[in-house]
Amino acid sequence: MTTDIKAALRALHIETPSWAYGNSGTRFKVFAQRGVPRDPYEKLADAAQVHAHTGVAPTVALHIPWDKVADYGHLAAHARELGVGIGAINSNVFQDDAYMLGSVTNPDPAVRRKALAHLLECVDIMDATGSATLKLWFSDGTNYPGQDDIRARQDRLAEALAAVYARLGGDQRFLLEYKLFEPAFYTTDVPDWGTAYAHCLRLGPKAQVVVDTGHHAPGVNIEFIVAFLLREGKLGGFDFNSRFYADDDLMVGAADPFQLFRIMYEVARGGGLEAGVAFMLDQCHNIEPKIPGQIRSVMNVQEATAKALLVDRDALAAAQAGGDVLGANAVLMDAYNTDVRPLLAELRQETGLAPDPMAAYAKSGYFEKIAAERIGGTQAGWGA
Ligand code: RM4
Ligand code: MN
Repeated sequence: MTTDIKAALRALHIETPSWAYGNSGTRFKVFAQRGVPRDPYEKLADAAQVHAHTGVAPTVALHIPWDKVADYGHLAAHARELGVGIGAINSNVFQDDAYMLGSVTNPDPAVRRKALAHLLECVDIMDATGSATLKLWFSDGTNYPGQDDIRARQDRLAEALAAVYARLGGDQRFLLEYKLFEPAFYTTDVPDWGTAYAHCLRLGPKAQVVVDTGHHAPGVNIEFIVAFLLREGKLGGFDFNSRFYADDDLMVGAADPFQLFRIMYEVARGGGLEAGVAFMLDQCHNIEPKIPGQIRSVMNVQEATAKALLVDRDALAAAQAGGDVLGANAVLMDAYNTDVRPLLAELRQETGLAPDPMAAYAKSGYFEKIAAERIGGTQAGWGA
């Protein structure tokens, strides 16, 4: 049993986002931190530290144009030298002045063409870096009733998605991300999993839904969405983070570790650990140090997954079949209440890693090194 669990935990890969290593904040203030990367190359170096200490974060997601470089093949080769690879390419059609009324759903065809050209450029970057995944998030929507035609915007969205889909190579896919609100406050063009699912279903197998755990209304049962999408073969991946209120982008597993466990249980139950689901982090470390923030997040996902794998499936199935409500619930809670930290420490030691990645990173001297070396230049951040 433990051998299977360990094998599954070894196979679990968590992708860290390049933007988590840059400065971030709220609309009120960005607090700059010492040692923050000045360019995508330095972001990859920081991400490589997370992988070096956890052993389970071998890929890094890029965000374009925040991670724009002259030669993407060179950037990918640099990543490989650092021991990591390029993961999902995230498009950005939400920060250009032209997008005030939307990007691919904008009423102006010229703006729509500009947005689509960016999305296609992201596929070129996938080709150059060897990335197999494009992540699409649209901030498109409206603020006032009557502002634009809700149906026409869906037509424009479908048209853009079809054009991107047609451009994908055989081993490439796109993940469509939904979000309830913000920055649009009245309608959002991809507000929920149902909308994302319907668009992806029409297009075919290379279009899947990505679940950002911070993008739902309070109280929404995310594990149900996960179970449903996985059952339909449409769960492409996660943007993990946690929230107390809205899209807080706090460390995954910090606000509600029990929810993360329930999600990972449905992933494991539905075969999602073997189905090419991308486990990505989408977080900002506004006040905590960034590399340790990522290490802690990776560990939180590992812990939730270990607990999910500990669920005694036979006992659970028997209790469910017998209508034993309390018994079934107890099986799940037993797993959740197990302290899996010793198991994970053992697993790390078996693969030559220190048992405690947080302590190992702190002792490594890496932070002191980057804080001393990265003087001058412009620190990376949103809009970089
Ligand atoms: C959005 C969405 C995207 C992420 C940006 C930074 O809310 O979650 O996935 O790329 O934020
Ligand atoms: Mn996201």
